[in-house]
Amino acid sequence: MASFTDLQLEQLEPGIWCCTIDRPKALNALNGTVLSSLLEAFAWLQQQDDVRAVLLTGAGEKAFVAGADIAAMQTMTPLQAREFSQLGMQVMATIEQFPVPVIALVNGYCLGGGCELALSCDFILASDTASFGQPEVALGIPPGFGGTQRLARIVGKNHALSMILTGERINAAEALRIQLCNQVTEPSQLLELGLSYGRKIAANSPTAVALAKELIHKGQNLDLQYGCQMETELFALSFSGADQTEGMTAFLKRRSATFSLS
Ligand code: CO8
Repeated sequence: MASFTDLQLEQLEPGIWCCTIDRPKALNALNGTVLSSLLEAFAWLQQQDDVRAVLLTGAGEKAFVAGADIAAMQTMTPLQAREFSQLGMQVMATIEQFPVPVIALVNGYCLGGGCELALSCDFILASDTASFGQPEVALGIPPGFGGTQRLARIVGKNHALSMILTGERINAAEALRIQLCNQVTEPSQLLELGLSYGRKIAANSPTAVALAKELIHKGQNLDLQYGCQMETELFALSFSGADQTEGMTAFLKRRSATFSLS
């Protein structure tokens, strides 16, 4: 267990950690303090030697994250808004580039900066009470933590335009239909669903998982030819580590592979 301001980190099982944004009175809205805590928490996790999967969620039953903190933003100058956007972007990039899968457990409102935070995770699991939206335009601003870019890449331009320009919220079933989230379950089952994904990931080679995550994320911004070249290079690199030997030897000897973090 490690505590940061308005954020908790807890090891739930060997290799599986849960990061909880803990500002339930403000529906876990992201202010500068929470964003800095997220950066500190992921830097701290990177120093630990047993991290195979991270679940990211919000405290309380009502919200994952209801957006960037509107009270904190109301009087910002353009320069301050730029710095705030850059801080948010840094958090999203840190999660996207984290060498371990990060799974968003969306347990309620997932709006604005909260939706952008979920989009930076590797996949999204949602309770059937969750709702997603990018309501920024109703506040006189466009999204500022990467929503116009990541949402369009994940659900396609048409759904992204519809969500961002209307500002309307969509429920979990619709989020699943447009592939904004990967799976929906009852609220009481959400953590167990996250753990079941975490356990499957934790049983695999951490090196191979990290390389595959990197390839998929980087490949989104490359053309097919360069993406495939990069895959060849990282595929070859995986043969220099112990996990490839262990994984293939275990298969051929008909036993389970045991991977340790190098
Ligand atoms: N910021 C600050 N406080 C919030 C936020 C928020 N985003 N959302 C909720 N809260 C607070 C409320 O002010 C309220 O506080 P208090 O009890 O002190 O009055 C408390 O949380 C509970 O909220 P409500 O009473 O409003 O609860 P309801 O159940 O009535 O409504 C909603 C829940 C529908 C989620 C409603 O709170 C809401 O609409 N929230 C705002 C949603 C929103 O617009 N989010 C987008 C914000 S903008 C953004 O995220 C931009 C990201 C990029 C920024 C880049 C900057 C440069």
